[in-house]
Amino acid sequence: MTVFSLESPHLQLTCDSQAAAFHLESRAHPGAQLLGAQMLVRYRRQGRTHQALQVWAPASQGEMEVIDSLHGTATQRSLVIGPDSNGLALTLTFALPVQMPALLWKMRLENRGKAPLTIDRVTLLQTGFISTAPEARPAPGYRTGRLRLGAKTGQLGFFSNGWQSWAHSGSYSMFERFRRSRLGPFSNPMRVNAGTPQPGDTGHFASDMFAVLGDRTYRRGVLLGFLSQNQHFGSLEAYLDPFNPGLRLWANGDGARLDPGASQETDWAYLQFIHLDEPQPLSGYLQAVARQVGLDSPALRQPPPGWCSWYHYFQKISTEIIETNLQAAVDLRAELPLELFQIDDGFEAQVGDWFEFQPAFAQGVAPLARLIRARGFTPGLWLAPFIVHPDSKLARSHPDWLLRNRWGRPANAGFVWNRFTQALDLTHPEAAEYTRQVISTAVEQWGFPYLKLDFLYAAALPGRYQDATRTRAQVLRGALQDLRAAAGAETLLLGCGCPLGSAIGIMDAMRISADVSPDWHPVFNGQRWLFKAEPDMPCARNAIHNTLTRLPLHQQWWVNDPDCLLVRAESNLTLPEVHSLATAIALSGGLLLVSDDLAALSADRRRILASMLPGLPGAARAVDWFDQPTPTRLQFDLSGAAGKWQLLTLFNWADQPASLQLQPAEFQLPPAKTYLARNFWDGTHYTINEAGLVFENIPAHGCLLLAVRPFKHGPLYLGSDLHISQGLEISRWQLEDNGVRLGLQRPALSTGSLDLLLPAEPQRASLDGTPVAWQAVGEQVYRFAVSFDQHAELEVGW
Ligand code: 9PG
Repeated sequence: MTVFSLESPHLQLTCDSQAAAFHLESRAHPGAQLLGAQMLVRYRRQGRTHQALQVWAPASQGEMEVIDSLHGTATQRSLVIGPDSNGLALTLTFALPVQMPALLWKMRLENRGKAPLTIDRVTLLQTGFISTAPEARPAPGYRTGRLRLGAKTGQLGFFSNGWQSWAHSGSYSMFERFRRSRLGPFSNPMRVNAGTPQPGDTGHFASDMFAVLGDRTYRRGVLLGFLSQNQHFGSLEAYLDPFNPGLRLWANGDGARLDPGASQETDWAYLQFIHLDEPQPLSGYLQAVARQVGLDSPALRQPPPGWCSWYHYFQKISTEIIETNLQAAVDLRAELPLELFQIDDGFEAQVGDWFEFQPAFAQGVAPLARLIRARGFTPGLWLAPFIVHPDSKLARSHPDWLLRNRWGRPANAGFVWNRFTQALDLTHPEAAEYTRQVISTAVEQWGFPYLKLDFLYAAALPGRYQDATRTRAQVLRGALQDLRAAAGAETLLLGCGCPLGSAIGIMDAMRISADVSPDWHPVFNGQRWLFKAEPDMPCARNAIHNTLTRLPLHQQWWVNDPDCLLVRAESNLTLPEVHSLATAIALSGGLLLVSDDLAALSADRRRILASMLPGLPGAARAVDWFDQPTPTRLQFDLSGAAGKWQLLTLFNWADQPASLQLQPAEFQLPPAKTYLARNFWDGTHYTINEAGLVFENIPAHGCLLLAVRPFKHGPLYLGSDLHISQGLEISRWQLEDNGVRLGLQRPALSTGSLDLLLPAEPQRASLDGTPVAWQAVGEQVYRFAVSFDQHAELEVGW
C-alpha cells in the first residue's frame, strides 16, 4: 500500500508504508533513482536496545501542504508512525522545494511512554547495506534498497568530508581504503567524530555531515548530507559495490536521554543528484546550508593578510620575539603591506589557565595588543577555551568542570603538548561561564578584535555530560554561540580544530586543513617513516591536501583558512614545495598569514609573499576533485582591465620529478585553436594547441601556475611576476596607434617585469615618463622591467 507521493520539477518521491521505505526518482538525470530506502531508529529503554521503523505501522498521514520555506516554495507532507510499545512516536516529514533539485526530510522523536529512552542513532537513509553490523542487517522479508546513478554504472568513487578542521577530506576510488590514522587514542579523539566509523576494508568509506557517492565513468553522483549540525552530528557510510552500492546517513543520538513527554528532532537531511563536472557541483547544497543556519553570505568578512607566530617559534615565544617581528613588519611595510599581527600558543601559563601568563609575558598580552595597534596593525590572539591541560590549575581547582568518561575519569581530548589532554563539560554552567569570561576578557580588557579559537572539538567529545539530555552537537553549537556572544558581533573569529557544521554562521573564518609545518611529510620527534602515511598530522602535504579538497566551502560557509604560508629558506621545504604551498593558499582565496621570522627573510623569499597581495577574489575550482586522491588541476577564471584569462595549476604530487600533461579539453576554457601560457614561478612562456602540451621534469611536489589566454595577434598582455594572478595588477589597458598604455596597480612598492605579445618590435617604452628597458623572451614576446610605488603608467610603442 502506497502511503503518498510528492513531486517537484526535479524529483518524485513515493513513501511506501508496506515496504517501510521510500523511493525517489530524478526527472533531470535519466535513470537516477533510489528504491526502497529505509529509515531506522536505534534506542534503549532500561538498558535494552530496540529498533523502530522496521514497519511503518500504525501510520497516519498529514495533508500535503504548500509551504514557504527558507528554500522557497515547497510541497511538504508528514507521516506519524507509532507510538510503539515503548511509547516512541515518530513523525517523518518530507519536503520537495520547487526551485531546488533536492529532497529534504527529517524525523521527530517523541517519548509518549512512562520511562526515559536514550537515543543512539537515527538513520534517515539506508540502502544497499548487507554487512553484518547490527544496524545494517535488513529484517527478514525486507529489501536492502537500491541506488542507481544513471542508466549504466562504471567505476564508483566517494568524496568524504572530515569531521573537523584538521580531518582529512577527499575523494576515493572503489579500489582504495579509507585514510585513517594509526595513532588511535593519541589522535582519534581530536579528529574523529565518535559516531563515525573508520572502515578498514577496500571500497568502504565514511564521512561527516555530507558526502558524494559518484560514478567516475559516467560522471553522475548523489550528494547526501544534513543542512545543519545544530541537533546531531551527521555521519555517512558508503560501500562502493558497483552492483548495489551501500549508502547510509544517520544522526548520532549520542545516547542523549529523551524523557517522558520530551521530543527531539533531527536536522534536515538533504539529497541531490548531481553532475560531477558542473563548475560548482556542491554549491546548491552549500548555499542551502548557509540559508538554513541564517548565514547571510554578503556579510562574510575577510580577515586582512598578516603574521602568525606559531610555525616558526611554536610555543617558544616571548614579548621580545613578538616585538622584534612587529618592528620587522613595520620596517617592511612599504613592500609587504601586512595588517594583522597574531600571537599564537605560548603566552598563557598553561592551557586552561588563561588569566595567568608565562614568565616571558610578565606583563601579559594587553600591552602587546596596544603596541600592535599603535604600530598600525590589528592585534590577534590564539585561545583554546574548551581544552584543558592536565597540569593546569583549572583541572585541579575545578575537577567538576571536566567532562568525564563512563569510568568517571576525565575524558581524553587527545595527545597534545606531549600529554593526554582533558576537556570542559560545557553543560556545567560554571564551566560555560568561565569560557565566556576568557573571551570577553581577551576582547574587552586585553584589546584583541581578532581571536583564533582552537581545539573547539573538545566541547563535543563523547562522555557523561552533566545535562544528559543534550547531544554533543547541541553542546558544541550552544558553546560556540556563547563564545560569539561573549566576543561581540564586531570581533573577527577564526575557528580551528572545529567540527565544521557546528560553526557555520558563527565563525568569520575557519581552518579547513591540518597544520602546515616546515616539513613536507609528517615528522614527530625526528621520526619520519612511521608517520609518513598519517593523513592529518601537521605537514605541508596535509595542509595543502585539504586546502584543495575544501575549496568549495570558501565564501559559502565562511572565509577558508588554508593555514600559514612558510617562505623561509631555512625550512625543510624545497623551493618547488614552497611554490606549491603558496599556489594552494593563493588559489584558495582564503586567509593569508605568513609564519616566519620576518627580519630573517631574504628579499627573494619576501617577493613570494608580496606577489600574493592582494588576495584573489574567491576560490579556484579543482577540476579533478572527484578523480584524484589530492586534486592536481585547478582552474580560476579571472577578468580585469587586461581582458579575460584563466589561471590553471598542475601539481606533481609524486615523490619524484614527473612530466605533466595539460589538455585544454580537461578545463572549461573559451574555445580557441591555440593558447598562450606563462608560468608564474619561472616566467616561461608556452604555446598550447588543441592536442595539449607535455611539461617535462616538474620537480617532486612542485607545480606549474599558468596564466592562459587564447592566442590573438598582439598587443596582448601575458602576465608578470608582480602578482600571482598575472593580470589583476593591470588597472587600465588603452590601445593607441602603434602603441598601448597600461595602468599598473599594486598595494606596495613593486619591482619586477611584465610580458607583452606585440605586433612588432617595440621602439619606445616608458614608465611614468622615464624610459624602461626591455628584452625579447619569445616570439614577439617582450619583457619590460618596472619599478614603482603602488601606481604607475607604462607606455609602449612599436
Ligand atoms: C597551537 C597550535 C596552532 C595551530 C593549530 C593547533 O597534537 N596535535 O595533533 C596537534 C594538532 C594541531 C595543532 C597542535 C597539535 O595545532 O592548528 O595552528 O595554533 O594548535 O598549539
